Amino acid sequence: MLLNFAAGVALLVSAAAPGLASMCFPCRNPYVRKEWRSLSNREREQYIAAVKCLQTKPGTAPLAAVQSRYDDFIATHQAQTDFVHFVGIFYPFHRLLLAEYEKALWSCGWNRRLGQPYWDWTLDTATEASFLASPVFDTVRGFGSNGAFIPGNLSDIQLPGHMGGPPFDLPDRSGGGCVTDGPFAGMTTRLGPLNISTGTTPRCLRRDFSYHSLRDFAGLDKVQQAMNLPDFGHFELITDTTTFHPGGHWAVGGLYGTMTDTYVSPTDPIFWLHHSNMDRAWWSWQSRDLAKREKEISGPLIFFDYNNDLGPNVTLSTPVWVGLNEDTRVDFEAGQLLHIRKGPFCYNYDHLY
Ligand SMILES: [Cu+2]
Repeated sequence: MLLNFAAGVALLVSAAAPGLASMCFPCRNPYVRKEWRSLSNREREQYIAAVKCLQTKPGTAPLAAVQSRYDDFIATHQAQTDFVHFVGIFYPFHRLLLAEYEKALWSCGWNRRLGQPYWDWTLDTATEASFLASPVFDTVRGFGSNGAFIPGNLSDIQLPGHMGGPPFDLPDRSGGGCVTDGPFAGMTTRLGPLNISTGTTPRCLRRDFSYHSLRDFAGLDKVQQAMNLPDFGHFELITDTTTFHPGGHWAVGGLYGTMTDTYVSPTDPIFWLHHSNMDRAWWSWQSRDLAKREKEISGPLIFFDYNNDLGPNVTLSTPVWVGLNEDTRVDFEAGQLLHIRKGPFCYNYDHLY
């Protein structure tokens, strides 16, 4: 029995990426990712405290704008944005990024039995009032609410930090200013806008709520549509580019908010709840035919090259990595990141779509 176990471990270790053997033991005791409102008040407070702890710990990435451990995660996302969005490794990259962020949260006191909580957008699409009242935006045990209203539209996008956002106006946008309530009131960032990492453009965290973006792109109808898609290529294309991925970003970021800046959107702590639900949606889709879908990946290698005019599709061996220096960098192949209880992962969701 013991011998068999040891042999199994040796096999797994030899199959893993170099230097990562310790992360690839069999998953025996998965932790659970829960919806934000399923956490107790105490857990919500602990989670927020862990995020704030990360924002005070020293960072490791060798960039002028990186001032905290939290910034490391913004920076690695920013540096890789053009290679990990609107491509086949969009989902595996963000799965890995979330898992690394989760470990950092644990080192800051977050509960090791609970992973990165998620924001199930479909619970907040009924009315604008219910969206605004979402526990995610609670000003005591949530992430705070909207910024003050700043007039403007797509042809008037000169606010610092704006990156272009949606290619159309969001007429219902209701904010645009700095976040002034909740635990992250007054939060500042030096990373960005866009791919600027010199630290010369300190800015506030901005929100610009757009309820219709959530209702129209991230409601249960769009989730169910995604669950019925026949293959990973269509699932990736539709959800990454047109439905709930942009829907969640624009609902919080609108035209002028930080969540709309593709490069530095992880600056907004809500990013991690949004992407946890993205990962949950992917896993929900994978679980419908897991034997096939734990090995399934496709989609372009090059940014938005969905017709393969510029290059091939990704494969199971396409590299996926996170971290900007040797101490924190982790390297995998896409095929190692397709199952949430294999390879470097060992977690569950409390509910699936
Ligand atoms: Cu991203």
